[in-house]
Amino acid sequence: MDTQSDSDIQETKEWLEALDSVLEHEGVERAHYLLERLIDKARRSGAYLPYRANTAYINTIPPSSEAHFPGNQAMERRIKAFIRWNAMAMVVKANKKFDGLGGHIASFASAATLFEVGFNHFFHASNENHGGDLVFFQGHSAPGIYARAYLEGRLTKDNLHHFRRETFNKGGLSSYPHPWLMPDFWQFPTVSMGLSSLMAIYQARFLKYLCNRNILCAEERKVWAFLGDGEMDEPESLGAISLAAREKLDNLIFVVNCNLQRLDGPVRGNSKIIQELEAVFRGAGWNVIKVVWGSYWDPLLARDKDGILLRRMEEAVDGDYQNYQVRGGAYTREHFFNKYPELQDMVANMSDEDIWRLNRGGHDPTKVYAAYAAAVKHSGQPTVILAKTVKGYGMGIAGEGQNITHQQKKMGEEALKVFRDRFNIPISDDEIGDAPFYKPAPDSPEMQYLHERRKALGGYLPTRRNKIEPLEIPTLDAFELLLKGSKEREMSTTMAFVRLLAALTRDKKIGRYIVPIVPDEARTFGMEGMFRQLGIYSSVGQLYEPVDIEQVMYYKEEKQGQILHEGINEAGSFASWIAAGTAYSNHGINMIPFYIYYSMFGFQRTGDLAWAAGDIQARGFLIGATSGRTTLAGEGLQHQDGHSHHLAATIPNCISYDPTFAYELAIIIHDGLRRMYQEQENIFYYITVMNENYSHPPLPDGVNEGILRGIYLLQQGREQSPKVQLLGSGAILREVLAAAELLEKDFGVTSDVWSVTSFGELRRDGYAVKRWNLLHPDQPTRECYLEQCLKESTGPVVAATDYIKQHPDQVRAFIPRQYTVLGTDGFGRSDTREALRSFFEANRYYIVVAALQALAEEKEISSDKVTEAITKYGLDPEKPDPLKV
Ligand SMILES: Cc1ncc(C[n+]2csc(CCOP(=O)(O)OP(=O)(O)O)c2C)c(N)n1
Ligand SMILES: [Mg+2]
Repeated sequence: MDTQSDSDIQETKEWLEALDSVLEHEGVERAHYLLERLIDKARRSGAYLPYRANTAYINTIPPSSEAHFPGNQAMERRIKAFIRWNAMAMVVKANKKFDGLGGHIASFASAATLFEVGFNHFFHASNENHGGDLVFFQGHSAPGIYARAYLEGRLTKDNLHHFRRETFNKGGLSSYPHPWLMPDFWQFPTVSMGLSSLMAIYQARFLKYLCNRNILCAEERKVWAFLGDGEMDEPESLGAISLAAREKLDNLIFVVNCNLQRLDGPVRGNSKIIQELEAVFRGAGWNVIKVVWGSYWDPLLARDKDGILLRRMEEAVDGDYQNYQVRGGAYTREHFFNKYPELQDMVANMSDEDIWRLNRGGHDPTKVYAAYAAAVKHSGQPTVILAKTVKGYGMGIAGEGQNITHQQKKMGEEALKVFRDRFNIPISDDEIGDAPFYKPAPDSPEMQYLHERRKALGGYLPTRRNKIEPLEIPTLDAFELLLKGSKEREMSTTMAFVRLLAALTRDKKIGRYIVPIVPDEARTFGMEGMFRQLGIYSSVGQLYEPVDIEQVMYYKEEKQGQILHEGINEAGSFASWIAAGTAYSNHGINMIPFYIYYSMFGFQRTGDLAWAAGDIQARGFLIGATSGRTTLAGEGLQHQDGHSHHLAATIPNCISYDPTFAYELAIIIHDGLRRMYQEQENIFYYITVMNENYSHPPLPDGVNEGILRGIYLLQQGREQSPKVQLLGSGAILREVLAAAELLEKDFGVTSDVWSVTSFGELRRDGYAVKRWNLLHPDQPTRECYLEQCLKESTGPVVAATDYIKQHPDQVRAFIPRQYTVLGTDGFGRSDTREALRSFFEANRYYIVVAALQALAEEKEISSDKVTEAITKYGLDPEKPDPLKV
């Protein structure tokens, strides 16, 4: 507050005294009420009062309101010192032995108190009395979490020696939290900045959803997310905070470690990150608790009756604060306090050392404790704690507060000694060069205290659960509707999928565990029928009468609603899907999420979440609707997806399929249910569906295995020559079938038509077999599934899909014959399906020409036939290349 512009000091004083009196006699709530009334009155009288979302740059909780710290401070400080030492030693050792292994010292050094207060007093482990808190640990603070687990006896010295060397060392520790690599330990992959915040918000919301749906109520559980101040610049970090407030997620606590630095330098050198974040979170409706100053400042602030210290605190920018930390007490006196004579006097009796000891809130356990205690008690809002700390705290000359500190992985002997002395680690000068790990004796008071605290909180964490009771999956008959064919009735695979989903939700055993998730596209996919049938989840029910109440399929929001409608928010939907897909691990219940979205806005837009889903081992189905470059007529370049399958294939445990017929879809989803929820395989599914209507044949005999493995013979041609093998998938398979007819009718060429449900799975199988052959030269060569399928057949092979040519190209190594691929390389554009398929040269006519060309090359027919086809079908040889226009 700018006190210099006060035009009537006496009047101000009277008002402030009046307020003081209310605060003293009637309490904060009354004071708040009166202030709000005054502001309201002024606004109603026409005054323009600009909104200020900031409070003063001091702790939100005044010393008089701080919850009492119940722990033994000296003991906790010693335990924390050992953890600090071991975390640092882990990184230093790793890089000493293997230059370039990396790791971070400075981040945990700044966050140690934030974590330790949590471990000693707040984080509940999962046990029979408590579901367990869900803690998203800042990724690159992992060494600190390992160091604590070492003291707790959950990790050994050998584990620590293998930090960042996991490949051939059982028990090696992953660089960052990766459940895939340490499946009994880490729960949440957090190191891709921004995803933690998003995933934590949707995790907290999913807990509320489970409770409102009477599946599982765990109101005692909190979701904690430890985030960096630099990380808050990621759009994902802030992108969902309004949802958290709207949903009143009082089970959610963010702790932002505001060490004022990111990797390269200051986060906000020219202003203050804490104030900026406060305004953003307060504006969004969060409970904001600032922990700016440590206890050493309390006496000074208490004496600051005229607010001059506060003014100085607000004037200084983060770049200045970084300097004060790095340059020490004398510098701080000169540049911070000496600016105003009153402040100069205030610290006149303090030594430079005393000034340097003036601590930041995030390093003061009593302040951190008070903030956490207030946060866990707060109801009706999520809480964010903005804690000011020092990056590289304790690293001294090796990097405390320096711009290079983030990357600092080595510490020389001198620096190690300083670190040791600062934290009183009992390691002698003789040993220190090696940075040995330190662990006190099991019967030492520190170790007893550490275990006792964890015992009081129910055990140790993080720990991750891998297996639970399997679900009973319905038999395939449940999908009979899709297996028996649609006869003359035309429908899309999207429609078939919606029917299947509806059938699943009605299943007695698993129906209630299905979680349909949609961004704002349910109507696009014909899912509006589900609004009424399942209800759209709303934590407050429906407070209004929907405009379409008269209709059967009205927009029904309800507290027990099953559908998670996330609005136009693919990243949020994905995070919701991850929360549901990991319910087996985090909550011990198998939830079955189906996230249905525009396929173009999937892997391409939210691919990093998909990668995280692989790491976290989410189980469930991603349904890429309106997929393919040419099925989605009209929508054009930014909507038409010709590569999502390619992106899906990059995730090792993502199984992808591109089915054409309803029965294929049914077989695939049924097997997915079996594998994920019965066998508990750590995989997830990406399945594309289309919006093109056609009739669906019944399930042929004997093709189930082929559908699942990626290819089966759909239509066998006569045994004669010339013959070709035609492969097709998804939207283009029907063009392939049409091409087979044309080849026969116009050119007397017969063909076998293969439905390829998954080029990706065929490729994986192919390379697995190839690898086996490579390593077993002394044994009979094995054939992959694709080779087995094609070996009896004759003629060149032609494949066409609605995806880029790379997609069918990925199995080339397993087709030891001539292999031609057609695809949809290039930018999409709006037009009819027919025009698009012609434009991309992936329609029946081009398939015929490609087949004839292949036969001509093999001298099975004359090349005149190819020219004849081009003319006959009116193809323009001079047409521009679709990749270039
Ligand atoms: C999406 C993403 N971009 C970049 C990085 C690389 N990176 C790791 S830590 C870091 C700096 C983090 O700064 P901050 O969030 O302030 O955390 P601090 O270490 O200061 O606690 C960066 C850029 C990453 N992990 N993820
Ligand atoms: Mg930072």
